[in-house]
Amino acid sequence: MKRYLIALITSLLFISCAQNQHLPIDKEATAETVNLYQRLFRNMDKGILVGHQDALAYGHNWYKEPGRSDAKDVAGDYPAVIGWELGHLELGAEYNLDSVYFADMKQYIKETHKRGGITTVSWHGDNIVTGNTAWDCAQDFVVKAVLPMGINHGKYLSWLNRLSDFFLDLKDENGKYIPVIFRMYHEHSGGWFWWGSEQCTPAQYKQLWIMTVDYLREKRHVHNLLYAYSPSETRDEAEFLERYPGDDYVDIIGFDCYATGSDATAVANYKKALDHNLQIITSYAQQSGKLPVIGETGMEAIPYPQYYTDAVYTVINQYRIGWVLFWRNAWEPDKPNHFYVPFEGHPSAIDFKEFVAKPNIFMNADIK
Ligand code: BMA
Repeated sequence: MKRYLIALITSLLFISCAQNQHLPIDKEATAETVNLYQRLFRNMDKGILVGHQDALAYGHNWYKEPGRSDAKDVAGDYPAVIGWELGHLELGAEYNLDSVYFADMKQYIKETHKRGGITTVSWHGDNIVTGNTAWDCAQDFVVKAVLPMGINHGKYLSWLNRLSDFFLDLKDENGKYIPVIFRMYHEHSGGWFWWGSEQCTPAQYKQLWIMTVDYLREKRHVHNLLYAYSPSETRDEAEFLERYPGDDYVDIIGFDCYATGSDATAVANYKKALDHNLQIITSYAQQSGKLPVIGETGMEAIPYPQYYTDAVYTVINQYRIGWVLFWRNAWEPDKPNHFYVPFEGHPSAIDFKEFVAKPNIFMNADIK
């Protein structure tokens, strides 16, 4: 009996230590990946990291100017978290669906790592059945087609191979793998991607997720990833978890949420949505030991001049989260209003500067 008790206490102690240590789901995660995960938790105790999608590759009215970033032009420093998009890597293309060359992206990721910054990647992979984009969601059998026994399973694995090769090519100057966060199959609670809630069943979505993690990890030996689960806005924890593949398959939990206008009502609705979804994810983060983040957010063209200090800060400041990532500043001449971080001279630049100067809002130089 005594021996059983000792064994029980030891294993309980072990479990609670493991939880305190926040270990990634990949038992073979590289030391740098484990460090990154723990570092994110440590930083969360002090503040919230600012992220920007595609920050280094281009910005409003410019493309590929070494060292430049719209956030840096305005606020003097790089974002702490930089997001990248892998769409079309699966096809073997040289550049992604927003015209960023994958060779350049690898360099940006290396530069970011060297600066102590953090990289997260998303993947708007094409619809493998129709050959159209990720947004071709007219069918409800694409996920089924890529699962084992599905007609496109083999081809899909060849797509995952291309992603694996990319991840395994992310190495620092000492030849160590650079850890990155893979926020895959995101916004799946909506119905606008082939992996969306109207396009597959919860069981199929979970299978897709689990198959991807298992394949990258076990068949391709990719061990420099943290996996982020990020639906669009959800009503409650039940909806948030409806397609959740399980605590053994997710390191980071978040959500994507955008302002749909800039008048008082739209701002109020946005704050309400941010707050509600922050409650859902931070509550589940408490229960599960996962790291909560805002996967994507923004107000297109930022017409509300207090967007950052009012709409965002007053809400996120009430929560403990890892980061908030603002979406991209399109370089394309036909998308002049598609930007989510101000550029020099934009009326919201002052507010952005004020936001990032808050003691608990961190740009690259502020993180440990
Ligand atoms: C969307 C828009 C598109 C872009 C896509 C993938 O939200 O920004 O212009 O191609 O994300 O990055």
